Amino acid sequence: MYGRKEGVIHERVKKRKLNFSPIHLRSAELMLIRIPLLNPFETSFGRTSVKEAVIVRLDSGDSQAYGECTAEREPYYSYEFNSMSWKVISDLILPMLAGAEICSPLDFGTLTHRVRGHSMSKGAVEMALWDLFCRSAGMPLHRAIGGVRKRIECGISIGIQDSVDTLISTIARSLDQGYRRIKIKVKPGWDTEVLERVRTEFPDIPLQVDANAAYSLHSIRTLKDMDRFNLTMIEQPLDYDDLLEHSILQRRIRTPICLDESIKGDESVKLMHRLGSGRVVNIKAGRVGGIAGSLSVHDTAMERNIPVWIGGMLETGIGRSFNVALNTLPDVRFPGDTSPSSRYFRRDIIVEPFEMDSKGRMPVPSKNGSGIEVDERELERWTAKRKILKLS
Ligand code: OSB
Ligand code: MG
Repeated sequence: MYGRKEGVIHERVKKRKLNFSPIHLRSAELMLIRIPLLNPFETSFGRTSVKEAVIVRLDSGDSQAYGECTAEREPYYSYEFNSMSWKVISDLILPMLAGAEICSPLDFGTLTHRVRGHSMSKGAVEMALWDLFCRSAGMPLHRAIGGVRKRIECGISIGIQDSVDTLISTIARSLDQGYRRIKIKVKPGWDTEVLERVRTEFPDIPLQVDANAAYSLHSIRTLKDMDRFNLTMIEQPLDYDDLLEHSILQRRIRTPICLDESIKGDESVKLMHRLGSGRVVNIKAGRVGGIAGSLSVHDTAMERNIPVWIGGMLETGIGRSFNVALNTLPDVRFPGDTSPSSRYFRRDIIVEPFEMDSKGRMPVPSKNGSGIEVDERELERWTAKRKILKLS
């Protein structure tokens, strides 16, 4: 999927008028952080209790900027994982930027096109570049990408719980807090029975499920049976790379399929549309190589009248700031997985954590770039490994 078009920018993305002054990078810093999650997060592929991420800091002399790699400790969501991303970023991606005159963040794709795949590793650096250019230009990121709203709607992704009772009380608490839609993780054995209880307790709430590729077409009866729960969508029921079998499934079920893992870029959206593999797209910047990739996916979906929403990877405030900006795009038609900082961490690594009001809305930062200020001391506190690279 990300073969021949590596680094090629969608025409509509180029049409966003981006007037940046060229920059040269002086240095970059990589940090591997491990920060405990307030609650363990369990999906069909595993359980996480510590958020581990590679943080990228870029320095152009005048400005500093941050990006976050959305890979995880193990390659269970995607093939990328942190110790590999560390190597890809430090040994391949950053050296490709060294000495270059970079005229806009869109140059990133051209400069790094020889590296195939590795979207999350690329995305970490690409997002930091957007932050850097926008800070230098005195412009918030959401404005640069053509955002159309000043506040976003928050949803919550609730992991697999130890008991259905715990799940029910977690949903009740989330609704009290204001979340505008509930997503629950499912897997074989934690699906229709659980949904039956959830729908009995909460007959009308906006509800969707995410299987993280845990089913096959052999389970078509279970998947079809989910139609009776009036779900907004079912996310990635089948294999992580699949489009063909999803198209077979979508013809057999009424619930709209939303693709997450299978969407690697705008090519996947075109195929999904042509094959009928789903009706909704989850955009995660890391999974599609960063902001430019997200804009390509967004624009390609919008041209085909396919709604999108913004997913999440339990990011710290750094990665979250890019998700918040993407949530302002016009084709975002559902609350996504962008929740406030307090859902994940006792204390986020940014000075002003992301907060949600009692109606489930979050203001979009109006400051330049990604709009956050990193809390250097908190970042330092969770840093397990560090590397500085000279780039000029
Ligand atoms: O599939 O959306 C997913 C977290 C890690 C890996 C994959 C997924 C998720 C989430 C969490 O659902 C969303 C969030 O709160 O960031
Ligand atoms: Mg998902």
